[in-house]
Amino acid sequence: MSDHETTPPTEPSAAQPVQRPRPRVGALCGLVAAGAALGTAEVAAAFLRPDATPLIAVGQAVIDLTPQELREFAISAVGEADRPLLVAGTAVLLALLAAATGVGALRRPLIGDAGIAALAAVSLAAALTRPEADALYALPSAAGGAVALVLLRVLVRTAPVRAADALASGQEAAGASAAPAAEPARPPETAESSEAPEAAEAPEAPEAAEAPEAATVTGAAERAAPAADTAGAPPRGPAFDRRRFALLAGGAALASAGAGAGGRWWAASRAGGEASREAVRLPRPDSPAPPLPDGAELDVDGLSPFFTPNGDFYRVDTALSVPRVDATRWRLRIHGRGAREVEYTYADLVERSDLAERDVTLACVSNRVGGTYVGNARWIGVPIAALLREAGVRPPGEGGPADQLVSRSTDGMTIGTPVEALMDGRDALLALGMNGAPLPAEHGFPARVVVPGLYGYVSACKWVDDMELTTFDAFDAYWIPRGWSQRAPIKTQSRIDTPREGAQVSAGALPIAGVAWAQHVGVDGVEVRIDDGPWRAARLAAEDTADTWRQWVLEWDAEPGDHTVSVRATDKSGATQTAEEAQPAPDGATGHHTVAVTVT
Ligand SMILES: Nc1nc2c(c(=O)[nH]1)N[C@H]1C(S)=C(S)[C@@H](COP(=O)(O)O)O[C@H]1N2
Ligand SMILES: [Mo]
Repeated sequence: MSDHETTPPTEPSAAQPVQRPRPRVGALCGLVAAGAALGTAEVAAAFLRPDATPLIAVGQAVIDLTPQELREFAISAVGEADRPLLVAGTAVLLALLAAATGVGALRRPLIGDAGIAALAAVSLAAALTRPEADALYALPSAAGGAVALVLLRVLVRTAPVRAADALASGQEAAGASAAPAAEPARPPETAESSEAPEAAEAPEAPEAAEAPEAATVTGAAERAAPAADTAGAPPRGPAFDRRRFALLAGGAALASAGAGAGGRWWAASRAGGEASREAVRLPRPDSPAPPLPDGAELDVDGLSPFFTPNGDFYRVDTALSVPRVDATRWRLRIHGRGAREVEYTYADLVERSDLAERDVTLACVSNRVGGTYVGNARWIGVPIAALLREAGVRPPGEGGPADQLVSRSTDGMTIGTPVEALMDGRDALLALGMNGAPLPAEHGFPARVVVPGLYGYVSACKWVDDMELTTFDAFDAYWIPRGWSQRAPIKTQSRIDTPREGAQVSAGALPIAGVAWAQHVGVDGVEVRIDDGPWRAARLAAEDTADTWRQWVLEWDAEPGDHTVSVRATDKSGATQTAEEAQPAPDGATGHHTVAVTVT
């Protein structure tokens, strides 16, 4: 930054004419250039590799690079709500860096070049290190960087210099250069009083920084234009300069927004995944699920339904953009130690005579006690043991050389599952259907793994297209270096669905109800405790299978006052949930779910 810009407002530099555009204008140049880079990259990505757009590539890299010490953050980062936050955070950071680059470019064009090159390099590195990346992943970042490089130079050259006689603008520039984007709400007071139109404009540049989608940048540019025109009665030259600059910047921002939106739309309409999913008709499975026993579903308000509808089913994965896989081109390859390589098309699987339908409750290892990362569905799929046997695989117990099956997905995820568990007779499925529909894209279309009794991160690979027989010694799947155990059977757990934490209820008869799960072992009993009272047996819903959760209810005669309600389950091995609280990492949370309620 120049000396003038850092001069405090109390010592205005009005005496010397300043022949450089305001930092704010530089920041705008940087933002517009970054917007153009994103717009260009969107278009290039839409035609070449949809996941290679800078925001997604960098966001994915952030997810993958998050160190183990930030495990807690990583856990939430794979959850749904934090996905948009991550993209927004990446965008804000980009906006700040772009604005700074623009300010630097005013001083020296080379600084601008270097800033743009650095940003493009980060994006390029992120895109090229995606597991599924090929050479074409480089193009969106490279094209975006090139466009930004040229545009920033042009914008900076066209940027209007600040009027030499404006004392107040010197003051304002000092304030603006201190924090061009970080202090949105409070423009410098001096500027506010002496230069009303521009002061009113000041808070808007940061708005553009918060969401530097090309569209918002456009907004900032458009707002900048009238402000420039109303700043007193400027001499002809500067006014012309300003108008030309506003046209250029605004035009570039508009074009970027159009290109970005068009690219997104084109990429979405081109992805064959949804069309191929809609064309799928799953046949009646040869081995249907046994009918649901009477009484498996209790009628209690606020209790989770026995089958979780697909739209409500929890989603946990690292994918910033849901893979849209075209089933007609998809192949599943099985290979590795002790296996003869086999390959299946989607049609091969659908036409098999051993399709099975099974009810299995899925659970995530990062589910906290009382959390929502658990759901129950009726799956249709091919028994994985049958596929492995066709490849000649023997489990370790029969002398097979591989003890780990590594499933890989189209988005580069790796998930390692014990071969023994896949072949010990349990209903491990390569699932194609979920609750009567082809797998939703979010849940792994065209195919995913479902293994009763194992947490999702060691079993439930979505969008799977490759299965490799190997050993636990030879290969660590994705989550293992991130602090999670290689082997992770689901821990017996129970949850109170109603009443909810903090509920205010009236005294008298009140059902306490929830779900309990001990997949592949079975739930034997559930007990509820009010305050420090005795554990009382809840009434269990009928058991569907040992692989599904069970609903439970306890009729409580609620007495006025503040109470805590706790639950614990005992599984069919005789083990009762421990009260000892453990975090999700490394192999699943423990402790009793407890809710506080007020009875009036
Ligand atoms: N390709 C892929 N598969 C994945 C994951 C992932 O991040 N990527 N996450 C796993 C985890 S941690 C869980 S708990 C389950 C969740 O499956 P769901 O999203 O269908 O509920 O998917 C598993 N399969
Ligand atoms: Mo998970």
